[in-house]
Amino acid sequence: MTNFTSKNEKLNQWVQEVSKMCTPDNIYWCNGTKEEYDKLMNLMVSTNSAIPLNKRKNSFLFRSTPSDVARVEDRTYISTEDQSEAGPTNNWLKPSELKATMKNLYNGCMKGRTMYVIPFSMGPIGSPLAKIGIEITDSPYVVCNMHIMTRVGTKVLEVLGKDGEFIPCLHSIGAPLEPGQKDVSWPCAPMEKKYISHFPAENLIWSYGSGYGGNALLGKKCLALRIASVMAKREGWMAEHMLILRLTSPEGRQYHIAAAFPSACGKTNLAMMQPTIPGWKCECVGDDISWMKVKSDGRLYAINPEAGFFGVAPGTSYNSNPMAMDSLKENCIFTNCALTDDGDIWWEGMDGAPPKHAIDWKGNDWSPDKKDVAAHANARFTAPAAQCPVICKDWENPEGVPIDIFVFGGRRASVVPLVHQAYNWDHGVFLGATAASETTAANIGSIGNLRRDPFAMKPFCGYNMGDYFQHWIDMGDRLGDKAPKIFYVNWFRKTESGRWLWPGFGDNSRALKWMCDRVDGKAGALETPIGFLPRISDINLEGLSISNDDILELLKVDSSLWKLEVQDIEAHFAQFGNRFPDRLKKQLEQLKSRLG
Ligand code: OXD
Ligand code: MN
Repeated sequence: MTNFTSKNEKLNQWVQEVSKMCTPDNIYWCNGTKEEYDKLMNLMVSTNSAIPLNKRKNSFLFRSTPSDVARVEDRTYISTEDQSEAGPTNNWLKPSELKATMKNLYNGCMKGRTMYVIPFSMGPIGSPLAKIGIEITDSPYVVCNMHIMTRVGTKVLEVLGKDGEFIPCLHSIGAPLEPGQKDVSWPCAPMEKKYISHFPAENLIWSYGSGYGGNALLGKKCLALRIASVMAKREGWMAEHMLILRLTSPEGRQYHIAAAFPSACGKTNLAMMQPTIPGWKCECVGDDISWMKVKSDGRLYAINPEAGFFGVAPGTSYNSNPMAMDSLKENCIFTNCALTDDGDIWWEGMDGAPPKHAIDWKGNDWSPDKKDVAAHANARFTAPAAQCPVICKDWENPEGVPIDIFVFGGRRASVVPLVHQAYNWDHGVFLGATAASETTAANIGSIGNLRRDPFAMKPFCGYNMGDYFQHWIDMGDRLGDKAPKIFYVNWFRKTESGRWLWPGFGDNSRALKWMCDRVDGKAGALETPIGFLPRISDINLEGLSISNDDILELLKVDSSLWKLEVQDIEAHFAQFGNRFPDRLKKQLEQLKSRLG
């Protein structure tokens, strides 16, 4: 039984094909209305998979099964005819092989369930930078999350029209129900049957077996990064794992910054940061993904293709990110957080004392004396972006915002200074290509536990990363003197004894202000082997209680440590073989000779 068909024959045909393969009991086309959202939430409350929260209006808690709690990079594939198209950073299988395996899994996989057809737009509907996707899923949890994270509904089908292009995104939790079989609260398939597959040649996404986050909300990492990165390369634009923010100076000058950091480096916190420098204002355009296009004035304009935040909950507090906390008061979905006795959510790192008793993310009694955490480390909130008190008034501007500054960074206890500026575009691409983060607490001076995560795109680049570096170089050539200036930051420096050297959060505005001043030619800098660094006098430290020694340490370039770093960078670059751009090789040689 189906409630609808579209005017787009290609879409109708695809929906029919999928339904023949997956054999759902019903087909339901989503219209994106509040009534639809409420109806599905009520359905999930009635089946005990959603728990309504007393303390937050129209908000619900979900608990996943312990085997389905995060993106599964091991089970994520870029499937191209030739492995060299996927490159050394992606899992690869030939499309014929992967499709045969997955078709077997998809056969009859929606039995006993409803198949939802979700028309969604990444980017403001009708924006020249937006793309239309259609997600087919058998998970009502996915439908509700997509309502928040993307623009869903009939309007999208109107824009699609009879012959518009769409990106087909097929998702199944992989848990068919036999007649009379009782459902569980978080159905999914075992790990060895999970597949998150991308077929870039067809702009096609097939996901099977997981209901969680980026594995299942296919508009986000799958479409807006992996498939979009390939489209962007083909079509001459950029799809990046970047937050977008607007800084406004006391004089009213606006600067737009796009910044890429690996997971666990405080991206959502920076996107909503409140500057401690008097008179400066920060507004959030997006916290995770940026799509950028060169416009007729020769500048690069960015949109946030998403409509919500899918943020990591633990560690989020009024101290670390008050604007995120204020975004979470109503209309939110919480996944794998703890439930308090008065019907609210809680997670480690939230303000105040922990509750004396709660139900943990696994559904068990919890108290602070328990050794297990109450909320899973990857517990999430799904919140409408429009609820953020500092959402930029232009966040839905279909034309986007002009980018002045790119920032890369990672979590490094040592070696990398607080902030430095690339000498030129190619050097900036080099900084992006060498971006790295520590996965565990670092030994000072050691670079053994580093994960190189170029442009924070290692898990999200849908093609050969060597070609992706070249795409960045090509974009710089096109942008010429209109190209954004490129910087590298490290908020995470520590002393030998493990003390943080930099306060972070709102004080990060001090580094951002230096960048803005550099763009305007107003701030000085020191030429060092690794790039331009601010001198103490170049950076606004008013009102900050930090010792001179600490600042000197934060702005130090230790050539002997950088020589070790260079060895690690050489090994990292070697994996890209003959796809590695000559112009980045030259950057490496230049760095080496500057280090002496
Ligand atoms: C995310 C990630 O979930 O980068 O945004 O892992
Ligand atoms: Mn991300």
